[in-house]
Amino acid sequence: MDFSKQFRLFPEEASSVAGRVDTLAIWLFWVSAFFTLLICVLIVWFAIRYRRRTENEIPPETKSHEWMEWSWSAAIFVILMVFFAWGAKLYVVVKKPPTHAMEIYVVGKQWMWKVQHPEGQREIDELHVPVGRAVKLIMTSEDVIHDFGLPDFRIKQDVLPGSYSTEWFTATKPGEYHLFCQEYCGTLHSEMTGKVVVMLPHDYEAWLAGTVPDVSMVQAGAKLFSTYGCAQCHGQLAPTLAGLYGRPVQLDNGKTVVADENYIRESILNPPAKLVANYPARMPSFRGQLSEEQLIDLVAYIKSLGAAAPVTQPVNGVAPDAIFNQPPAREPPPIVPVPKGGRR
Ligand SMILES: [Cu+2]
Repeated sequence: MDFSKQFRLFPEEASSVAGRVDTLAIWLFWVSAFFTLLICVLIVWFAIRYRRRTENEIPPETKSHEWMEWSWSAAIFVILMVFFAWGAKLYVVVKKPPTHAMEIYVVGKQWMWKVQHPEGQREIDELHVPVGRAVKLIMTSEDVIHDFGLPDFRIKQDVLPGSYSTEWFTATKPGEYHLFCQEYCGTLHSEMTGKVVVMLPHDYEAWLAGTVPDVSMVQAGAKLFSTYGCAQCHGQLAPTLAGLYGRPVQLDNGKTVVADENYIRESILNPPAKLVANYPARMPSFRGQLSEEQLIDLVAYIKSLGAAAPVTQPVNGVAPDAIFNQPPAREPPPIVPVPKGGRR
């Protein structure tokens, strides 16, 4: 038996970010351990050294050492800022999927993971991926909050009912890795486990080819699109969906949103929530009519309708680079003159 594997302290480092996450965690641990130890030693030392020696002892007046207080405050500030910058930089890397990542959809429910590949392959509690390729997971839940946790990849992300959340990884070693639900989700939460199978590219291709589904996600979505009569309005009476994905959309309330998966989902289930400018609110809600799997098929289909044209023009007065996460446009509050002689 290989004891180094059985009793190792850390899970395997099997993703492109795992080593960086570990380095930060280990530095945080040792710096915290150093200061914890230092403070413990000083407490004991001072307690002995400055103890009261006689019943009536009155301690001498102490002066403050300002330079000392300033310098340890400054030193600790600098150390914490280094960790802040380091952590923030890594956080952005871990949370921002590369644009070329392959997309796989995940639906969590009590108590299983349902995985769907764009080509149409479906899996339960298993996820097959190729080694060395960025994989972006687009995830939602049918019931309560779950969490798609991959300890060997050092990533985890809550999976929420009612919206899509994403996480991404590039697996660096072929093999099988644990998948855990990492958010308590009811009686059988502890059994909501699975595995990620990381394969060499040609093995992955063979696996895909060996499990050929009837239809791809886009084809399934296209079928739903025609079954529900979406094409009767979209394109003429309602906004065209071609090239919609990833593009900023001007809304009738003057705001702008980027048409991501969550926007498309919300517009299907609750159309009046974000009305496109110059179009009346006539689309019915499809809430309750579509399963989560059907919704992700529809979203995949709408995403396939032409790639988004790059944004080069300012939209709604906002520069293209700042189009993401812009704060809502607001009028500055009116300035009310205060009469001389004080407030009313
Ligand atoms: Cu769960």
